Amino acid sequence: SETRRKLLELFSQAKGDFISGQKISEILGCSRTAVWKHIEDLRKEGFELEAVRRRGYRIIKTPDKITANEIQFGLKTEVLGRHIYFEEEVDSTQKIAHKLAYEGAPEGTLVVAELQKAGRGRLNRTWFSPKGTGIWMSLILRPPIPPQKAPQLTLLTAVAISQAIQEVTGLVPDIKWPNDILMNGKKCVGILTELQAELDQVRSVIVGMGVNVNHQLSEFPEEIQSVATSLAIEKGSPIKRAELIQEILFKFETLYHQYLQHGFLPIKLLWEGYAISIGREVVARTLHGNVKGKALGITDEGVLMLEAADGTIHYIHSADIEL
Ligand code: BTX
Repeated sequence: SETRRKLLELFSQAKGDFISGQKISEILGCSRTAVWKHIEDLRKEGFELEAVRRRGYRIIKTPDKITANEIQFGLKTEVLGRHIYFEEEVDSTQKIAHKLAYEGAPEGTLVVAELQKAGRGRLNRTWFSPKGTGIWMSLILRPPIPPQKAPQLTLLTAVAISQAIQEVTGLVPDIKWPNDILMNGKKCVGILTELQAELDQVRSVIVGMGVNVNHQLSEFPEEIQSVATSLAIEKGSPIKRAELIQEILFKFETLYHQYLQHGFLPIKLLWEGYAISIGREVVARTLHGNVKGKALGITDEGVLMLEAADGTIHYIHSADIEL
């Protein structure tokens, strides 16, 4: 409401200082009781307010909201995130993005939710996506590439998210081929790239991104507590999700332009700067069995090269890597 907007503006101008109830009621043109009711409403929405006799009210903490408005206000991109579908609660943002893409949604359309009841990982694994602490979003792209090149976009996404995390938090993440972003060896980001394609041409790529931002360790299900982490755990303080989303979209757009103009090579170089698996003995768990060997790096196409003990080079297109 208009009153709500004015009240938030007052608090924002006060920059954390107290404002007396008297002054608020004068400026808003309502009774002291009405002011108190507005304050209670703000508390219900997640604002933390302190009330002190004779001094008034002050805001201690604003809620970490990610509505479409919050994301678009201050967004630096031209195309990505210019159409946003925000939902409080969904099964999976991937599912919605697939439907929108099929119906012709333009490139850059973003689906974001506060909570996923059935968040998906690869190979029908589940992705834990609780309310209010993470970024759960799916981006629709329409790159003019053949389907077999689409996995390169997974690597591009990993670079974009890593750069954004570094920019916003100062933390430097590691990328484990192909789609894990780790902090101190624990997963804080998952990427799921899915396609709608003809035989020789992609119609759309749906890039699903899950970022654990403000979770505490105890908030993760027990079975992933030893392998999962959040940015707030690693940094030691909370991070504004809307700001991180904006930065991810900005880095993504820059890399995506480079990719469309110059191909995968410039992305490969940036990717290698974050990669941790390279040069190490790993096991690649593929759908056709396990391959053990030393990770030599990725090809100019983004395919992982493993050198087995007998010197054979294996080209891995898709797998889970164990370090
Ligand atoms: P993945 O198959 O590489 O990883 C899934 C595995 O990761 C799970 O089996 C579990 O062990 C672990 N895991 C599950 N949830 C978490 C979590 N929150 N943090 C760390 N580890 C976890 C990765 O798949 C791809 C995930 C993409 C998620 C996004 S969210 C927005 C979009 N919508 C959707 O349904 N999926 C994508």
